[in-house]
Amino acid sequence: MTGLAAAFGSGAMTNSIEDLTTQAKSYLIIGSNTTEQHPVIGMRLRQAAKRGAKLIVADPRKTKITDFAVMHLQHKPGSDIALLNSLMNVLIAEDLYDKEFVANRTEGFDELKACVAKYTPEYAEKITGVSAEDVRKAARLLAANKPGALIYAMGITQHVTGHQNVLSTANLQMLLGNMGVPGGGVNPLRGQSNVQGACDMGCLPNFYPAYQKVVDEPAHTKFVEAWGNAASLTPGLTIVEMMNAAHSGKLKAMFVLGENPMMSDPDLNHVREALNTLDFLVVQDIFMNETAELADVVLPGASFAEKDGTNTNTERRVQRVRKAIEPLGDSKPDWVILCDLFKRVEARLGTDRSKGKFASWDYESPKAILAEINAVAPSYGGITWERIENVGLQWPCPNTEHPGTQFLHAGKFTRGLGKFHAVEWMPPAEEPDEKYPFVLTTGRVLFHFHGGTMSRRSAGLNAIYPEGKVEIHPQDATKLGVADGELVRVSSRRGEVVAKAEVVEKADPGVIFMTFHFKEAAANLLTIAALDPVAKIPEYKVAAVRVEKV
Ligand SMILES: Nc1nc2c(c(=O)[nH]1)N[C@H]1C(S)=C(S)[C@@H](COP(=O)(O)OP(=O)(O)OC[C@H]3O[C@@H](n4cnc5c(=O)[nH]c(N)nc54)[C@H](O)[C@@H]3O)O[C@H]1N2
Ligand SMILES: Nc1nc2c(c(=O)[nH]1)N[C@H]1C(S)=C(S)[C@@H](COP(=O)(O)OP(=O)(O)OC[C@H]3O[C@@H](n4cnc5c(=O)[nH]c(N)nc54)[C@H](O)[C@@H]3O)O[C@H]1N2
Ligand SMILES: [Mo]
Repeated sequence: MTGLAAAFGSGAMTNSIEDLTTQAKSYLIIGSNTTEQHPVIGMRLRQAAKRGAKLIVADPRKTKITDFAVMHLQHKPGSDIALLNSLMNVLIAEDLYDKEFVANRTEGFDELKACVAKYTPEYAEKITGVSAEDVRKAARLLAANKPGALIYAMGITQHVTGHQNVLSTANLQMLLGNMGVPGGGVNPLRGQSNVQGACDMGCLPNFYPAYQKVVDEPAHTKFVEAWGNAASLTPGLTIVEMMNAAHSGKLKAMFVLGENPMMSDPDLNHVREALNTLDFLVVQDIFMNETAELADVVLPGASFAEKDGTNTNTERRVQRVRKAIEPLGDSKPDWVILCDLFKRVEARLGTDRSKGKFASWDYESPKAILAEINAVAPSYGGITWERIENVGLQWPCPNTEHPGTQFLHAGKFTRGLGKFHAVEWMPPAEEPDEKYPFVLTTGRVLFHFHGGTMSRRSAGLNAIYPEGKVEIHPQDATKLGVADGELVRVSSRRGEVVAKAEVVEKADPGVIFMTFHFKEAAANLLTIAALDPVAKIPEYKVAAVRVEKV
């Protein structure tokens, strides 16, 4: 998210699902298991392939979408920059790039050119494992089929170079002249239903709502006036940084809202120690989960089906959520619990709401909260409760006459000229060695959601996909003497897990895959908490592990 924010000023899909899936002539799907993780968009991409659009998939594993692709570039985990730079190397060497776009809309081309010069397809092949011939073929296909859309997800971001990976995808799309046009763009598919809205509303340590910077004096003054707060001008910590601060005793209390770090954070043994070191832990969730088990207080929130509000989806569209049933038991909508709590702890938070323009915590309804958002978040200015009664609106939408924005960067980037960044490939934080010879990459399957708190309560899903597995290549399985369905022990420098092997030709030999859905086989006992220095995202996609037959 923050990667694209740095490049273009916001972390969102530049285009819309509609133009993306109907107007592109080619797609580079890189690090997105679209069929399983974004099934609606995945289905539309299959339809796009049927109308003749060229799908190129870059993924270390054979995912379902590769069945519809004209090419599958099966690169090594953590080698994305080398792959992208080699595609750009070919575009420049063979004079296939969009010279007009580069001249009129961008800056920094000379630096980019100098940087990618080294990444000849032959040189990159040594890093990525993708043949030089395939790289040339893919680059030519992308140049010959425009507009082309680039789609990425966690395979790009969950690396110590996540932020640079994102810049690299933007470099490629600018070089191809695929920005600011329908059927083009750089499109991160957002994950959770309202993660886009949460980021837009300032659930990030460095931003107020609508990406107004915490360190910016005018933004700070604006929010002090709005909320009567005395907030700091210094950005806060990100989640893994918080866990580290808790571990070292610097952070004393934590409030966890709709998150289950005891399943989803890297290096769970470290997370458990960190949470146990806290003086006070509060968890607000719709279910008891692994994190709530460690909490001093658990506050019962109401689920999406029990409350009104809005969600902002992956294409920046703000849509209404409507209550279907009354909250069960003692649960309340999250905003009600939070407002009750803030009223009680206001003095300690160093805030005095009564001094602000929006003087009260006593909102009548989510509609009143949206009215406040309209007033303080410029890109949401015109997205009023009434206007989204039937169909949602896409931000930026600054006023009530504005129709919303289908795709970003038409004619001009937010920052003026689009900037090429010279990005060098760097190896992952932990590479395989004699003791830990395999690369573990982690992710998801269709049938479960993250830590399984919700999906493992569904009898149907459990019947189809009851337990965690370790995907392993037949060659490796033979070497280890392991048959499909037999137990293996996977260990890293941080922990170990025992689970059934799924012997399958998806990743290359030497690469295994696990999900983080199952507490009995929790992949995050193994993962490394190495962070991207800018976006602070952990390297969930690469860890060195050992695999043994049990
Ligand atoms: N059913 C279901 N749907 C979901 C979710 C869920 O848990 N279950 N979670 C939601 C959320 S929050 C998110 S963020 C999205 C995530 O959606 P995705 O990012 O699509 O899912 P992942 O499985 O994390 O990883 C995507 C792909 O990255 C590949 N990959 C691994 N290492 C690398 C690498 O080094 N480079 C590249 N290019 N690719 C690599 C993996 O093989 C995998 O196919 O899904 C959302 N949708
Ligand atoms: N190894 C590995 N780890 C990963 C990833 C990976 O690819 N590999 N992906 C990472 C990514 S992209 C993500 S997004 C995270 C996800 O990590 P988490 O967000 O920690 O995962 P969830 O299981 O979705 O946890 C959400 C919690 O919110 C609760 N909940 C649901 N609805 C509501 C509500 O309305 N109110 C409240 N209060 N609670 C609610 C659920 O019961 C659940 O306990 O995992 C990350 N961890
Ligand atoms: Mo996510």
